[in-house]
Amino acid sequence: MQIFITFALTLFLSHLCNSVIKIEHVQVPKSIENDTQTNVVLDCVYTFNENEDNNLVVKWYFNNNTEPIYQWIPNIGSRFVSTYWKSKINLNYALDTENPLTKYRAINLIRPMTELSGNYTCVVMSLTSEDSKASEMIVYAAPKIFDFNYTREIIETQSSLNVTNELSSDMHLNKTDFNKTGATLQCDISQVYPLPEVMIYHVDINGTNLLSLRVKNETKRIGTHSYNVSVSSYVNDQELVQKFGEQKISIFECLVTLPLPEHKPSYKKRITYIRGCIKFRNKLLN
Ligand SMILES: *[C@@H]1O[C@H](CO)[C@@H](O)[C@H](O)[C@H]1NC(C)=O
Ligand SMILES: *[C@@H]1O[C@H](CO)[C@@H](O)[C@H](O)[C@H]1NC(C)=O
Ligand SMILES: *[C@@H]1O[C@H](CO)[C@@H](O)[C@H](O)[C@H]1NC(C)=O
Ligand SMILES: *[C@@H]1O[C@H](CO)[C@@H](O)[C@H](O)[C@H]1NC(C)=O
Ligand SMILES: *[C@@H]1O[C@H](CO)[C@@H](O)[C@H](O)[C@H]1NC(C)=O
Ligand SMILES: *[C@@H]1O[C@H](CO)[C@@H](O)[C@H](O)[C@H]1NC(C)=O
Ligand SMILES: *[C@@H]1O[C@H](CO)[C@@H](O)[C@H](O)[C@H]1NC(C)=O
Ligand SMILES: *[C@@H]1O[C@H](CO)[C@@H](O)[C@H](O)[C@H]1NC(C)=O
Ligand SMILES: *[C@@H]1O[C@H](CO)[C@@H](O)[C@H](O)[C@H]1NC(C)=O
Ligand SMILES: CC(=O)N[C@H]1CO[C@H](CO)[C@@H](O)[C@@H]1O
Repeated sequence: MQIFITFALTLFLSHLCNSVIKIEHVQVPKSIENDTQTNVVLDCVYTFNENEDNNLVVKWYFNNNTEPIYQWIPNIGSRFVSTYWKSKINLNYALDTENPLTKYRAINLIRPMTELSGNYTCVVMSLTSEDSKASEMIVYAAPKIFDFNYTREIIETQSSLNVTNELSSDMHLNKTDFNKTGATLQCDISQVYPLPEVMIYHVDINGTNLLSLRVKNETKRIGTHSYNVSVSSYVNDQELVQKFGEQKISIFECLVTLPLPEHKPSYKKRITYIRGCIKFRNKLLN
């Protein structure tokens, strides 16, 4: 009896040592664009001892959720997807392999949207060992609306604001007013994800020498994975003359950059501003 127990224990211990599940890596794209991929595969590449590691269980978790989004138990051929993910995970997907212990280890996300941004953790366990690895995927959205405009401003004198009759030509501008004229440059971005960096630059006539302007910004969260951002900057005409000389034309650029881990998509718009030439937004003219 004693001998048998020792034998069994030895067998058990050797079993414990030989059967080590190891996740080599989880293959998750770092970033993809919202609503552009028909599907995306998140794979969990693990090694194990085929003879020893019975009763494998493969699970995928999303962020810090305690319930797995996907679970596969090869031995009993059971595959489970949690309620929220039923419409998002394609269960017809299988790896191109005959191996019954790896075939369904990957999850196939259908047309991912920004809401699926987050950490994906793969957990593989057997009776005797367990391993897990996580990777973050960001589903980014390019700005849906990206407007860059300026509004002529005549600051300080209240009366100067009532200039609509003089708009036809800058020639009629009162010199005193001209001294206080300038423009508010406004860059409006809507439905973008993640939160972008937005800069406004003064650019040379030939498109070089970017000089960043001080900006004010306003950010609105619209839904969990979408933002509206407005960035504005006031430029004074005299300041422009002092800094860049007498030329009437100034070029400004609004640059929106998404802070992703690998490539950083950026979007830009330029406007030409003519000093002293009043060009109100349509809204203000009415
Ligand atoms: C999940 O937990 C980690 C560490 O505790 C934390 O840094 C992270 O912000 C959490 N994520 C979410 C979505 O709550
Ligand atoms: C994902 O995990 C990383 C590292 O643990 C953490 O910094 C990040 O905040 C997590 N993201 C989310 C959405 O939980
Ligand atoms: C100028 O506009 C302001 C409002 O912007 C108004 O209160 C004021 O009466 C106007 N003045 C004239 C002379 O039209
Ligand atoms: C310019 O405006 C100021 C006050 O707004 C006025 O006193 C002056 O006469 C104006 N000059 C001309 C040339 O219209
Ligand atoms: C602008 O106003 C300041 C003081 O108000 C004056 O010194 C300057 O000469 C004016 N410049 C122009 C271009 O009118
Ligand atoms: C976000 O921007 C869009 C387009 O400009 C606008 O229709 C919407 O009302 C904005 N949402 C918020 C919360 O400001
Ligand atoms: C808005 O301003 C704050 C504070 O200056 C800054 O931390 C943030 O990055 C800015 N956001 C954008 C979208 O530029
Ligand atoms: C840009 O234009 C200025 C004159 O407007 C010129 O002196 C300069 O060499 C140009 N720079 C480049 C890079 O072409
Ligand atoms: C992502 O794409 C969906 C479908 O086209 C769209 O409804 C949603 O507004 C997009 N998200 C963002 C943040 O733009
Ligand atoms: C409010 C406003 O004037 N928006 C305009 C900004 O400029 C774009 C073109 O770049 C126009 O389409 C918008 O109507």
